[in-house]
Parts: sequence; C-alpha cells; structure tokens
Amino acid sequence: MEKLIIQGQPLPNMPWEERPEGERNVMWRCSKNPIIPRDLLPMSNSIFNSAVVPFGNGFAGVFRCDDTNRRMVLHVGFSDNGTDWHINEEPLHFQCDDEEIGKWVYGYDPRVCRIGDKYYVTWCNGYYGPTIGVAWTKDFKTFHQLENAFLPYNRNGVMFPKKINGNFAMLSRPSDTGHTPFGDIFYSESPDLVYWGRHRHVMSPAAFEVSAWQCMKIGAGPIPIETSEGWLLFYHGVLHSCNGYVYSFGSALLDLEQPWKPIYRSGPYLISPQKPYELTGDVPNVCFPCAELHDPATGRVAVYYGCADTVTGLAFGYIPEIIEWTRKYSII
Ligand code: BMA
Repeated sequence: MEKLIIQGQPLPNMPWEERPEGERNVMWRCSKNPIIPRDLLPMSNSIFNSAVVPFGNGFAGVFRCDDTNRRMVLHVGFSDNGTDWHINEEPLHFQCDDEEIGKWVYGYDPRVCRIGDKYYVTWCNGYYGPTIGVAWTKDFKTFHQLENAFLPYNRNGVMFPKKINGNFAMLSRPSDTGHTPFGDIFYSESPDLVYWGRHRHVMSPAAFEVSAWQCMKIGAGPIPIETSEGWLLFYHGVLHSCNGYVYSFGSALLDLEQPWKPIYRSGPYLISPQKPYELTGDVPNVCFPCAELHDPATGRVAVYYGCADTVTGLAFGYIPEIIEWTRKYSII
C-alpha cells in the first residue's frame, strides 16, 4: 500500500487507549467498557446503538435510550472526552413541517453524519413499520425533520460524509416488520434529501461455509471513512445460531467513486460477542456498531457499538492496519 491518506478533521482529543500488551487482534476493547451504563438516565432501561460526532471542543451524540416503558426513543448527549457522557433527560423532539411525517411513533439505531455545517441524523423511524427518518441540526438543540428516505420497510440508513456524483448518498438495508431473517446492503442517491433513487446493490450476506458470522444478514454501521484506498465501512453481520441471532462486526472497503462496488470485505469478524456485557443483557450476543471517531494524522479509530442491546462499548484500532487486514483476509 502506498502511503495511506485518511480524510477527516484532526481529532487529537479523541478517546484512545493503545493496544494492550499481548493483544493479537486488529481491534481491541476500551478498558472502561461498557462506557455508558444502561441506567445513566433515571428512566432508561438501556442505552446502546448510538451515534457520536466531534462537536465544538468536545463531542455530541444522538443516543438510543429505551425507557422503562420499553419505548424506543432518542436522546441528545454531550461529552468533553468521548467516554463520559451527559445525556439530556428529555427525549429528542424533531421539528417537522408535515404532521404526517413528524408524528412520533418510535425511533432507534441513529447515525449522525456531518456534511458542511450541518449534522444529519438518520434513524430507524416508525411509519407503518420501520423506515429511515432523516433530520438535520446545526446546534444539537433544534432538529429539523425531513421526509423519510424510503418506503417501509428499511433499517440501518447510513449517509456518506460528502456528496457522491453531485448527490447525497446513503446505504440502507431493506427489511420486514419484525426481526428480519434476511438483509443486503444497498446504496441510494438523492439530489435534495427528499427524493432518493439510483438504487444499487452493495453486498449480500456471505455463504455460511465462507464466513458464518455474516451469513444471515448484514447492515452498514458507522459513517464510512474516506481514505485513498476507498471508503472504509464497518458493518454488522448476523449468524442464526441454535441459540438465536449473533451480531458481530467486520470491515469492507468500497470504491471511492462507485461506493456500491466493494473492493475488499473481511472474512473474519473484527469484534464478536465475547465479553460478559456483550454476551448478557436484554438481547444476548450483540455487538452493533453505529458510530466512529478517527484522527487522520495518527490513523486512530474508535468505534462505538451497542452491547447486548443494553449498554454502549468502545473498540480501538489503527485504520491502516484495519485496511491491510481487510485486504489480507478478504473474501472478495
Ligand atoms: C436489530 C435491530 C438492532 C438490535 C439488533 C439485535 O434488528 O433492532 O437495534 O440491536 O436487532 O437485537
């Protein structure tokens, strides 16, 4: 690999721990995991599958907080260091010009993507079944909700951090009304964030005899990271075991100009449920990444992932090593 160029704003203050002595894997967990407990809010049952971005001198985020009614709601949070979070007790309320779209039903698994001076939130939005809600904010106080991107049923809407071919771009995973037993990643473009089209297929689940952790369904995770080798995408994959679904995550590299074309895709997982807080909780055996922070100069990346649908964890790695590993163990 020629010298890798990684795009993004400098982030020397991002959360970070060096690879522990004796650690052989390409990514490793934060020693403070889980960094967000389930009951950080007085009325939270669980806080997981959440999204964070650099904001001001620190970080801001949109968090999936299921409450003690077990309703799926979103909350805004702030942090100076990316590991200790203050989450607003009041749920996030979107402003929307159209009551039909703005009527809150449920929302979960948010992603936050900065493009220019706006932060776009995409989430799984209840509208006669799950679909992809879209909103933007500049200050993490007022959020303006736009049209849902797609017809139901869809999940895991993940925007690219810049326009592609002059259009906004998003990955998503068409689904069903329940715990979908299938799922491919697709790519779509929009000139105005209202009308989405030019749908392209990106990746299907892998054959179980090739890479079983991702053999039932897959879905995009954090906002893709632009590098000179392609878009680095972390994505989750699901194995249907005799004990239920198991969610792990791996990595892929997508073509820069045609991101629906994967270049490499990891056969092995990067992180799979192995620690007690990943193995046990409201939904056992889940590692579900929704956000990342990275520092281009050092190549450091920190991935935020939901653990057992209950708490939030953080895993670290070096982007050049992850790309090299993805290439070396690619199943493409
Ligand atoms: C998926 C989504 C995620 C969840 C996962 C495991 O279908 O609902 O929010 O983390 O299942 O339960």
